[in-house]
Amino acid sequence: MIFLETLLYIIKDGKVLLIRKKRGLGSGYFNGVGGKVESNEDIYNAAIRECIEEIGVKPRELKWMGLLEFWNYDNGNVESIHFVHVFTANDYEGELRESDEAEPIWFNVGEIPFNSMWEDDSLWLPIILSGRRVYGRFIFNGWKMINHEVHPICI
Ligand code: 6OG
Repeated sequence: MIFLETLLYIIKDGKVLLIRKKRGLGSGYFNGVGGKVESNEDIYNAAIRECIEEIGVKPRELKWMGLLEFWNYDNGNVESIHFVHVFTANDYEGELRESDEAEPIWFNVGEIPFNSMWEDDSLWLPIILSGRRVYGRFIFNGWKMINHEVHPICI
């Protein structure tokens, strides 16, 4: 099964807005806001919708920052493949609020809690936070990372 998903990081005043995910894939971890792209929308609109749903604010001026592939195997069979488009935004409209899915929390850009995040994040998120675009492919078995490659994108 292939999933098309989004991840968005709002970066403002030297801080990055993460969520503590309360349910679904990766619950308990800090992550960007995001989720699955729906059939009637493009990846930009999906990223905006997910942000409004999860933390109540509309991100301004989305910038496409990369593509991550997460291949999750279970005993040699591929169980799910996630194509995740990553965006940044430098501002938002509205008031932050917690939802059933997510609690928004600001972190200093130099103090990202990688120990409480998906294993892959420390390999690519610093590149994006430094303003460069990235492609990454991460292979998991039972959601434990067994292989990875990360490449900067030349634009
Ligand atoms: P829902 O299940 O909430 O969408 N996602 C990942 N994010 C990171 N940082 N690392 C991973 O490594 C991820 N796998 C999936 C994409 C899932 C959300 O979680 C992200 C979506 O924003 C394996 O619909």
